[in-house]
Formats: sequence, structure tokens, C-alpha cells
Amino acid sequence: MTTTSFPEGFLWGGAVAANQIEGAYDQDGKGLSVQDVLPQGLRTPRTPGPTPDNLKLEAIDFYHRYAQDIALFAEMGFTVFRFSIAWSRIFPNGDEAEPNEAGLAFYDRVLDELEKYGIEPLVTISHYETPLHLADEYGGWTDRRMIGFYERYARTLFERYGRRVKYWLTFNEVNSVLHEPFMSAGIPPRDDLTERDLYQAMHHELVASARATRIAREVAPGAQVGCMIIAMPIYPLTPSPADALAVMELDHSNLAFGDVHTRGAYPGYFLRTLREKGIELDITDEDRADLRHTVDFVSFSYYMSVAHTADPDKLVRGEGNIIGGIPNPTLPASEWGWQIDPVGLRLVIDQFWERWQKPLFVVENGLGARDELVEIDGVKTVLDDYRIDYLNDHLVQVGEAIADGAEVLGYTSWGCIDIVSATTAQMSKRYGYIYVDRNDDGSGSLERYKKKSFDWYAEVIRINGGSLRA
Ligand code: BGP
Repeated sequence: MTTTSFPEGFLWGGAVAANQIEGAYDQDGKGLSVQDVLPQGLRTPRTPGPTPDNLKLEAIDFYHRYAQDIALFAEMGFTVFRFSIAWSRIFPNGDEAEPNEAGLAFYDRVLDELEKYGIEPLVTISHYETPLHLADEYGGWTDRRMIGFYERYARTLFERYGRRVKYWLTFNEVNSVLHEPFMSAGIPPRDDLTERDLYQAMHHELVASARATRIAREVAPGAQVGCMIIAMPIYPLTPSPADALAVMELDHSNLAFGDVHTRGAYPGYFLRTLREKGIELDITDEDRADLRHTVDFVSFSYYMSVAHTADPDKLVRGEGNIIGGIPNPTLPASEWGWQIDPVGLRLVIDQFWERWQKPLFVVENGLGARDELVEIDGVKTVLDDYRIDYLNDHLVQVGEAIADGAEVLGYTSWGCIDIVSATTAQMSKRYGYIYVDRNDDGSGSLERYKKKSFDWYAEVIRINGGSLRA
């Protein structure tokens, strides 16, 4: 049986982020970003400055190889490509009055290339790459002035690229601000950092996102602006009502971000949480008015689900994407401990659709795995059937959700070409259809090789999902 429920015009492609792909961390006027001081990803604290062991400094050199890489995406038939703009290429320190023209020109060249193949760009404005100066000088998003810096940056992008880029995302995985403050929101660790500071940072980002949406409507009338959240279904560890309630409350802490983005105001349950924590946020009347500029669509990453319980003795944290949770005993896991749950993808799509009634976009999904480069008939490749299985099973569930009535604009699998991992900063955690010869110790030629999944995905795209195995 095949799943054929993908609508005509469904966008198929892949996704990356500037800091994980570009390299050239100090070229053409680029300033430092928080990523340039995180050589181990989230595993160890930041370094004072860039260090040679930071694979992101060179990454996979997309900065110089973008044309060749985009040609490979086109060969697979991509109709959309999600990438982020490195804020510190455009405003090297983040607080300048004028943008860096060399940085802007780079993305013109990327867009030229995409246009050549008719690939729709999907641009993330801020993807875990806050300019380091904004972190060190202002404390990142805890400071209200960040809204103004972001606004200027977003306006610059809409003015420059607004005629060429239809789909925009304001903040990557916006709900991660509460979990990974430095990487997500440029908030340096400090002893007196409070929960209130994090909620205030969340509020600043939500206002900034809404303002960007308003500005896009003024200066780039064809633009569609979306939010981007980590989607992670949460299952009760037992059928007890106490566990179900604990799940609802944890789910609320993520859904709040989508609720504000789609409804334009804080939901009651969120205000209650703040009240009960004794947190009073600085929210102005102007903020409230800004928040009413709601998004056109909701996008999200989906890798895994978790379990949760009210029982404090069972609250162990497993491995996982940023938010984490209790491992679900019924599910297998990837080599990095991320639990594999295709049905969870259908659950979140249905939930988001029913809750928000906004078009959805799956902008990250995939399997990080170790690959072995082999030679077959003189051609180097990777036999990544495990990746094909993962993607197939998740796409089948996207098809199911569409059959349930959800409006899904498209699917961009994460790391369509091997890139540096966000959480561990390894090269060996690979997601791509294209293998990049670079190793964790920095060695490698940076040559690109097509994996088995390359042809598989090309076929999926060619017949609009008709080749998927249910
Ligand atoms: C998401 C990020 C991405 C990405 C992905 C996979 O949280 O938006 O930037 O990298 O997770 O994570 P990792 O690279 O750690 O496997």
C-alpha cells in the first residue's frame, strides 16, 4: 500500500543552518556568533573565543561550495531549501546602524543559485547564531534592546530579499529559550540568572517575532511568516490521571509559544503558571499590540517523543533534542539516544492543526547516524537503509495526517547534506543524503558523495510521495 495523499504543489526539500554548514566564520566582515565559542555544542561550556577544535569554524565550507551543493539538491528535485542567514554576517556585532554589504551579497548569490533551479527558499532569520557581542554586552535576549536590534536586522532582510523569498521563519525552535539559553538566545550562564529572566527573554523574542511579521507585511507584501517550534509529543508514563495532568502541563509549556504566535496573546494557563511562580513580566501595552500580528503558518522540528510522569522518583532525563524527557520504554532509539517514533509526527501534526488551524510546515526531521563510506563499482557511497527507513516511516505519517485533514505546506528533512551537529558539534552525527568527507578531528577532503538515500529521496519527490512504503 502506498501513501498518495500529498497534495499537488507540496514542497519537498531539505534544511540546514548557517552556523552548521557555512564555515568562513571570520570572512568578508562576519562577526563572531555564540556558535563560534561552542566547540562541543551543548556538552561543555563556551570557550572565550574561537578555538581550533570548533568544527563550525570551517563546517562543510558551504560558503564557498554553495553552488555545487545546490546543484546536488536540484538533482534530487528539491522544490524548497531551508537555510538560515547568519545574523553576524549582516550585523557583525548585532548593534550597528548599518549592515555589512559583503554579508548581504553572499545570500544574494545563494538566492541566485536557488532561482536557477526553481527552488523556493525558506529562510530562518535567527537559528542559534546570535552575534556574540549581543550576548556579552547585553546578556542576549534578557535585554529588551534585543527587540530593536532584531527588528533592524529583520527589516534589512525583508527589504533586501523580500521580493525573492516568500517563506520566512522568525526564530529556530523558539521554545528552546527556556532550555538552552546561551545557544538559543545568547544568554550567557551566570549564577544569578533566574527563571523570570528566561520568561522575560521568551517575551522579548515573541514580541520581536510579531514585529518582524508586521514589518514583513509592510515591506514584503508577498511574504509568508511562520514561527518554528520544537514539536515533541509527550506520553504519560502510566495511565494515572496524575501523569496525564503532568503531561498536559509540560505540553502547555511548549504549546504556549504556538498559542501566542497564532492567537496573539498569552493563554490563561501560561499566565497562571507565571502567577504561581510569583513571576511578573515586563509587558507593555505596545508589546500587547505587537503580539496581535500573528503568523501565517506554523513550522516545527520533529525528531522524537518523550514520556513524562508526576512521580518525582521516576523523573529521569533521557537523551534528546534540547527539551529532553523520560525515555519511553516502548520505543527504539538512535545511536545518540533520541527515541524513534514516526506515529508521534502524525500526532503533533493533527494536534497543531486542530489547535491552530494554520498551515503547517515540517521543517526538520531526520536521523542522526554514523555512516560508513564504502566503494561499490568504483563509486564511493553510503548504504544508509536505516536512514531511508526512518524517513520513509515519518513521511508515511505526514501523509496520514494530511489524510486526517491537516494542511501541510511541505517537508524539509534536516541536514540534507552532512553538517556539524548542533547539540554535540560532531561531524559523525550525520543526517544527509550527501556524505561530506570530514571527520570529528577536522580531517577530510570535504568532498561530497551521494548516499543510497539520495536516489531514494529523488524518487519520493519525483512522484510526490507515491513511492513511500506504508
Ligand atoms: C535542532 C536544531 C538543528 C539541528 C537538529 C539536530 O534542534 O534546530 O540546528 O542540528 O536539532 O540536532 P543535532 O545536530 O544535535 O543532531
